[in-house]
Amino acid sequence: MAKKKVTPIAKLNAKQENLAPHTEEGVDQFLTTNQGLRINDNQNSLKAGERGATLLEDFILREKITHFDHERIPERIVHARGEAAHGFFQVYESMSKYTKAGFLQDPGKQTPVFVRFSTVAGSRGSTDLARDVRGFAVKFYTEEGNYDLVGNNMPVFFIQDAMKFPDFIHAVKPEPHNEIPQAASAHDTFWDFVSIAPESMHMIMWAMSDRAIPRSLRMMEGFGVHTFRFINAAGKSSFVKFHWKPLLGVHSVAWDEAQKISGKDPDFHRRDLWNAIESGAYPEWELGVQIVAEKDEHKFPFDLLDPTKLIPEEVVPVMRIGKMVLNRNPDNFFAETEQVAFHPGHIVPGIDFTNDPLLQGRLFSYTDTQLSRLGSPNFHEIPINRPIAPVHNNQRDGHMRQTINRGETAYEPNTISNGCPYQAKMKEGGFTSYEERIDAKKIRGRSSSFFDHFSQATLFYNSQSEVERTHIVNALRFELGKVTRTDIRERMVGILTQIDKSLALRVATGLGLPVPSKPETPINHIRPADGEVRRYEPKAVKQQVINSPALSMSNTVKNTVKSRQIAFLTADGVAGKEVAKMKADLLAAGAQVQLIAPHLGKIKTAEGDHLEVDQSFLGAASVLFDAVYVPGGKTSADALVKEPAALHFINEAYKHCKAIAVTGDGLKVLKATYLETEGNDPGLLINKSSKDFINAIAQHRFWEREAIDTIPA
Ligand code: HDE
Repeated sequence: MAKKKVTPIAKLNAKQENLAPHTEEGVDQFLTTNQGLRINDNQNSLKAGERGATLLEDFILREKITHFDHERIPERIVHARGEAAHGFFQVYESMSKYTKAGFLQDPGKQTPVFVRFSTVAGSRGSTDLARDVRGFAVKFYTEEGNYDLVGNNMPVFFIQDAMKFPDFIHAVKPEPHNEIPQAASAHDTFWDFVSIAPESMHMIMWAMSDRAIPRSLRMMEGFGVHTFRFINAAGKSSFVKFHWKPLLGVHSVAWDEAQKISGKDPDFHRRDLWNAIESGAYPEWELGVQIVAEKDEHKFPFDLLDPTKLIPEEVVPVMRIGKMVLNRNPDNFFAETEQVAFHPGHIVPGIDFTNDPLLQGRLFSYTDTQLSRLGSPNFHEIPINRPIAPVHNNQRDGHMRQTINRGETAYEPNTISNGCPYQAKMKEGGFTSYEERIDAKKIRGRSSSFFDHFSQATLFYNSQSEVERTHIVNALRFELGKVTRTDIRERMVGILTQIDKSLALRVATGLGLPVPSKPETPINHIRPADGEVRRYEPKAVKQQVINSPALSMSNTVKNTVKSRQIAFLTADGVAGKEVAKMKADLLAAGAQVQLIAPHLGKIKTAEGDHLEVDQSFLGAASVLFDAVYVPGGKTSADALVKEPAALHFINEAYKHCKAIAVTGDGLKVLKATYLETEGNDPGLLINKSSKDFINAIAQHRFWEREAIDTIPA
C-alpha cells in the first residue's frame, strides 16, 4: 500500500476547536468566585476580630473549601494510571473495499484523535515501570461520531469470558487484607488465579516478556485484541484485527533497570511522552489491519472469537493502512486525561462487533463504570468526550446536564416537532447492526474450540530470541519467587511444562523445585457446575506456524535514534570541541543530549568556553538515559575518575546493555570502571566516529552482554 507522508498541522483540528470554548486562562484577569464575584482578599478568612473565630458567613471561604473537598473522583478500577495526548489519524488509501467507515475513506482527511496510555493494575499514583500490560486507547473524533479503539500493547488477554474479569482483576490487584503489593503481579493471589486458569498461559508469556516493561509508550505496539468486523457499503462483512505499529520500533528496558527507574523517576513514561511532544518529536504509529474473509472464519486452528489467540502475521499479513501522529499535549490533566471516557461500544458505520465473549462483556462494562466514575449519564457532555459530530436526541436531564434542549418535545416519533430529530437512513449515515445469523440454544458455557490453551503460548516462546527467553525465565523466577505458597509455585512449574519443558526446567531450577513428571490438572480446582461434564480440559491443536518472527522484539525497527536520551559525562576541563561535534551529530540524527557534571551551573571547557550543565550526578541516573558518552579533556577525565557517581553511571549503563562511547582522555574514566576495555563489544566505542555511536544507539541494547555479566552495579 502506498505510504503518503503526513505532516502534522500547526492549526487546531476539529476536536481542538470544539474544546476551545471550554478552556479558561487567568492571564491578566481578576481572581473571582465561581459566581464571577471579584475577590479582594484571598489570604484571610472572615473573622470576628483579628484573633477571633471564623464566621459561617464567609461564603468565599466556604465555596473554596467545599470545592476542594470534592476535587477527587474515583480512579478507574483498572487502568487508573495513564497519560494522554492529542493528534490525528490519516488513512493512506481508501479502505472502501472492506469498510464504509468515513474516516477510512479519504487519504486527504485528518481525523482528530485523543489517545490514553495506561498501566492496568496500579493506582493513579503508581510507577510507570511496573511489569504490566499497557492500555492503548484511541478515541477517533470522526464526522460520523466517536469511534473508540480501546486496546492494549499485547494482542491477547488473560481470560476468555467476561464472567472471569472481576475475579481476575481481584487476583492481580493488591491483596484485600493488607493492600499489598502496589502495581505488581508478583504475589500469591495473582499466581494462584493463573495457575488454575490455563487459558491465561499465552498472555502470561507476553506479560513475563519485556513487552511488559516498555522503554517508552512511543515504542510499543497496540492491538485491538478481539476480532472485529469491517462492513463495506454493499453490506459485506470481513473479520478484522487491529494493530498499531510504532515507527520508532518496539523496545524495552531491562527488568533491573525498570525497578530502579521506579525509584528514580516513577513518571518516566509520562515525562517521556510529554517531553517528546513538547520537543516536536511527535510519536507516530501506523494502523495495521489483518483482514479475514467471512468464509474463512473456520480455517484457523483456533477460534477467531477467542481473545487468548492471535493470528500470526506470517499467516495473515498486517496491512498498514494509515498513520497516527500525536502532536499536542493536553492543557489540563484532569479535564482531559482523567475525564476521558472510552468504550469499545463507541463504533461508527462500517465497524461492528463479533461474539467474542470477552468483548461482549466489555460492551456492558464501560458505560456502566463511567456512571460511578464520572458520576452522571451526562459524561458524554464533558468537553473531551463530546463528539465533533452533532448530537440530537431525546435523552434529557440528569446530574450536571450541560445542554439546554429547546422545544416542546422530548420523544420520537412526534407530530408537534415535525418528527424531529428523525431517524437516519443508511445512506444518510444511519447505523445498522450487522445482520448475523444466530440459531442456537441458550446455554451458559464455552465452545470446545476455545480449549487449546498452550499451543500459542508455545508459539510465542518459540518465536523469542535466546535473550528474550532468558528474560521470560528470569521474570517467572522473580514473580514466583515472591509467591509465598509452595503449592502455587509447584503448580505453575507443572503448567509451564505444557508450554515448553526447558522453560519449566529453568524456572524450576531458579525456584529450587523439581519439575513434576505429571503436572497437576488445574481443572481439578473448579467444582463442576450442575450437569456439567468436565469440558475445560486443555487440548493441544497444531498451529499453522511453529515460529513467528513478528512476535520477537529482536526483529523490530533499529534504524533511528530519534528522541533517544544521551548522557554526556563531563567536568571542568572537558574537551569542548569533542563535546560540540558529538552533540551536533547526535542532535542532527534526532537524539537529545544532556550534560551531566559534578555540579550544576556551568563547566569550563579545555578551550576556556563555558557549557551549561543540565543535571548534576546527584539528580541524574544512568537508567534515565539510552546511551553514555565520555568526552576527552585531561582535567575532566581526572575529576570523573574520582567521582564514584560517574563510575557507577557507566558501570550501570553497561550492565543494562547500553551503547557507551569515549573519546580521548575519556578512556581513562572507562579504565577506572569494571568494564573490559580490550574486548570486542560492538556497543562499547573507543575513539570511534559519531556515526558509529549513532548506529550503536539505534541497536537499542547489546543484550548479549548479559551472558558475561561481571558488573556489580
Ligand atoms: Fe478494559 N476496562 N475491560 N480491557 N480497558 C476499563 O473502563 C473491562 C479489556 C482497556 O484509558 C474500564 O473506563 C472488562 C481488554 C483499556 O480510560 C472498565 C473486560 C482490553 C482501558 C473495563 C476488560 C481492555 C480499559 C475501567 C473483560 C484490551 C483504559 C475504566 C470483559 C483490548 C481506558 C474504564 C482509558 C478500562 C472493563 C478487558 C482495554 C472497568 C469488563 C481485553 C485500554 O470498564
